[in-house]
Amino acid sequence: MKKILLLTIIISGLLFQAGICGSIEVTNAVVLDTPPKAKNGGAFMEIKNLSDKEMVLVGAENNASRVTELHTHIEENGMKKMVQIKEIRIAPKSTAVLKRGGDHIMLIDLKKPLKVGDTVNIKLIFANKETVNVDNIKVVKP
Ligand SMILES: [Cu+2]
Repeated sequence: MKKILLLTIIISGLLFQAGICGSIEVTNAVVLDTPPKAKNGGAFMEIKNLSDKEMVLVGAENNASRVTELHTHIEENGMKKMVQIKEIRIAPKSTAVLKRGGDHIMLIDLKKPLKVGDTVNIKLIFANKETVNVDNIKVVKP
C-alpha cells in the first residue's frame, strides 16, 4: 500500500514537470516579439484537453501586460480583423490550436516591448475554476 502511494506521488511529480497538470497539457507556446513602440502582443500555443469533459478557456492573465484577452480573427467585407471572444471551447480529448490568423491570447497594454530572449508567464483560467500556469514562454520573431 505504501509503495503504491509513493509511486503515485512520483508519477504525479513527473507529470507536473512535463507541463501536464490535471486535465490540460500545453505545448508549443510562444509569444511574438513586438516593434519598439507596440502596446500589444500575441501569444500562441496548443492546449490539449486530456479529460473526457469539455474544457472551456474563459480567461488568462500574464506578467508582461496589464490586460489579457482571448481573441480570434474574423473576416468582414473581405478584411480580416481581430475581435475579443468570451471563451475557447475544447472538446474532450482534443486540442485547441491558438495560431496566427486564428484564436490567440492578446497581451494588451504591454509594460515594455517584448524582444527575443524575454520570457512571459501566462496563466490560463478555465470555466471549472481550473488554472494552468504556462511559465517561461519564449519570445520569438514572428
Ligand atoms: Cu488579438
